Amino acid sequence: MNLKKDRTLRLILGDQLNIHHSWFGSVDDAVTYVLMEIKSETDYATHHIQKVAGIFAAMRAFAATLKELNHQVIYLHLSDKHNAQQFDLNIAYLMQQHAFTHFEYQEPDEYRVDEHLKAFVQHASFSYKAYDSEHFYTSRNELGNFFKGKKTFLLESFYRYMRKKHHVLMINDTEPLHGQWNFDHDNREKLPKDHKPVAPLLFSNKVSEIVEEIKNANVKTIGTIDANNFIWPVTRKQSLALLDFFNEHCLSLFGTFQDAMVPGEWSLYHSRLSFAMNIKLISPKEVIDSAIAAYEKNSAMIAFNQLEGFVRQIIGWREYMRGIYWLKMPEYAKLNYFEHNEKLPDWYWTGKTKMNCLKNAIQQSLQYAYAHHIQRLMITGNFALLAGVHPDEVDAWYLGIYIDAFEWVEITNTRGMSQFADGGIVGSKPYVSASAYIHKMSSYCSGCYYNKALKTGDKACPFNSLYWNFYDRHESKLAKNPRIGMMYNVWKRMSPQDKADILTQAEKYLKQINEL
Ligand code: FAD
Ligand code: DLZ
Ligand code: SF4
Repeated sequence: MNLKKDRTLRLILGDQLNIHHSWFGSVDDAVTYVLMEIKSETDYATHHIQKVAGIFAAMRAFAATLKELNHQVIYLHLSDKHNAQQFDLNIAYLMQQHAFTHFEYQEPDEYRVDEHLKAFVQHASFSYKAYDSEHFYTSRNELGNFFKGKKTFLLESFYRYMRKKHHVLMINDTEPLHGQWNFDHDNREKLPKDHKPVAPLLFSNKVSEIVEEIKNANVKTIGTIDANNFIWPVTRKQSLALLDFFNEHCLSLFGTFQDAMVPGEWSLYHSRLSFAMNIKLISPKEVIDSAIAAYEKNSAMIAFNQLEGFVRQIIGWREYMRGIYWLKMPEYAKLNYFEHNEKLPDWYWTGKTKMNCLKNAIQQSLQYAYAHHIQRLMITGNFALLAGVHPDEVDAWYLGIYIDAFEWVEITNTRGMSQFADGGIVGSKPYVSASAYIHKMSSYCSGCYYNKALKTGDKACPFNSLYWNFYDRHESKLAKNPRIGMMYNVWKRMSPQDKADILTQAEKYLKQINEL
């Protein structure tokens, strides 16, 4: 019998700040936790400064909480002498230095880090164990098993399966509450001119020392930050406050204005909980349970369609994207269905474009490290797809700029839903639009240099000619798609001269894309 107890080192990644993980249920003298700020993570993409500072601030606060609970913690700062800036090298050093005999980690959400840690432990001289992160509703393989043998991966069927399995918004085991699974047709209005949305709850975290350290370590970042008033939640307490705020002030209009876009209004009725959830300060289950509780307490104010729309994003889309990621990686990261090869226009990094919709969405992203779903999908994503940008370039931008960007949810949304580079795994058709949709959902067009009504000429809205150019270029890949065929009928009915003029206009815009 081995009476000598293992001395264990447990790794906590920057997006594994789940204090309710079973690891932390009891204090054990033989266990030490390690969190590390490292260059492999700050440099795999050019991140927004708010993303790096936010993750570091949350990691530091989490380490402090663990210490308060009497856990033993090692915390590596970027500039620490023995920081080798990689997980494997740091762990190997600490194992030896502190004579640990056993290593444990929670399965990373990102394929790259998962492979890195698996390769490391397989060749290590000590014993190890990998744990579930105890955050998601689904296991990594659950979606794959659910769709086994199927050619398509319909979100709607997965969503219904999740609702039934977890008994969320159900009358009984099979029937949805209020007789319908999806209430989307009641949602998605433009924001009326005289409607002032609720002011967002912002925090005032001090992160100036962290920002200084990031700069001193020469980490390349984008975007701006108010380091004395850092607005994002970095603790569980702040995350819960944001959740309460959402339930009280936003949920009642969440679905109604989910797709609306207005210059100057960056958060509208969105929850802005993605960062807190993705770094696991709060769990999807507690977000959903608390939204349902708010609805039950106040169903006079909160209509069911608002709640159902919100629940679907989390128990549906969020789990679905993670499932697709683990089913399709690593091949997914190479998919380029349209064989697009262009570079991302320079102004994606500055917001300096005359196109008002893109200017607003990009400048807002640089200022807050946030844009809501439709800004990401139908403004920046839409344009990148119409412009034929290589999905690698698009992925790199999305992975860097948003505070909530982690590959498992970023790549499936970007390469999949937004760029259709997966040829239809995630979406059944490409999300492209001309100016009509943007005008329908936003008030960007009225303040724009370009004219939304024109397809050709110097002031023609670029979305209009690029839209038809996209369909024309990809006819062989799209014409048979039953959801798109109609657009080809419209295109075919245009006169040859009109078509030629539109394509010439698109070509001109594509050539001078950095000047648009
Ligand atoms: P809300 O509008 O309040 O929605 C509530 C929650 O639902 C979100 O916090 C999020 O957890 C979940 N959710 C909503 N839509 C999706 C979706 N399509 N996929 C997964 N979860 C969803 N989300 C990320 O968390 N990280 C990303 O890196 C990311 N990249 C994206 C890239 C593109 C091109 C697109 C189109 C979408 C991306 N999304 C991403 C999904 C979505 O835009 C964000 O989750 C949402 O905007 C976050 O803001 P919120 O918390 O205010 O969301
Ligand atoms: C995103 C990020 C950044 C910028 N920095 C760190 C870090 O220094 N240390 C760390 O443990 N995690 C960081 N992260 C989050 C990781 O990239 C994330 O844990 C992996 O991608 C797994 O999802
Ligand atoms: Fe965007 Fe075109 Fe509208 Fe300008 S006119 S805001 S470019 S859709």
